[in-house]
Amino acid sequence: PHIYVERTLAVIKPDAVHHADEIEDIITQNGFSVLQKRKVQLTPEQASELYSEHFGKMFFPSLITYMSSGPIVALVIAKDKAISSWRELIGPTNALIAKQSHPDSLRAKYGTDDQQNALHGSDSFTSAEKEIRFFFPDSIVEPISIGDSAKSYL
Ligand code: DGI
Repeated sequence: PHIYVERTLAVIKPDAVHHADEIEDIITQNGFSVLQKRKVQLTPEQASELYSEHFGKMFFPSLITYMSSGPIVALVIAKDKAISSWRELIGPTNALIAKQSHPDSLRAKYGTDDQQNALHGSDSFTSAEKEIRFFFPDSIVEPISIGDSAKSYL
């Protein structure tokens, strides 16, 4: 038997990398399995590719400078409804708003403002697949078999 366990891409951004271990603990405490993890520093070109949907916006240049300013940690995390569940855990885009409306969210806890918001999460199945492939080009896309080996993998 095969089942798909939904996966999403989580990124710990430069402003929160010094809290990476603590954030990873919170991720697993919330029932996610960490399937893959990489610490990388993006070039401005790579950051532009990741955020290409925002090309042309006022904040694009500063977003690219910020995202390439230091190391980030990219994680493939899995859980039932991983995409929406991770988006809910990180909270609203603007960390200032998150601090008001979602004080328990990770952006409220680790973020600063509308740009330095500590964390990223894919917003749809399509972007999750694309973003996972961006950071992990050799990532498994096959269904995971549910058996002893798969349980240990998860
Ligand atoms: O999917 P999200 O990260 O929650 O939000 P998004 O896809 O709309 O924006 C991507 C990132 O771009 C976001 O995490 C931070 C930055 N950003 C979005 N809106 C603004 C912004 N940065 C600035 N400076 N100002 C904005 O209005």
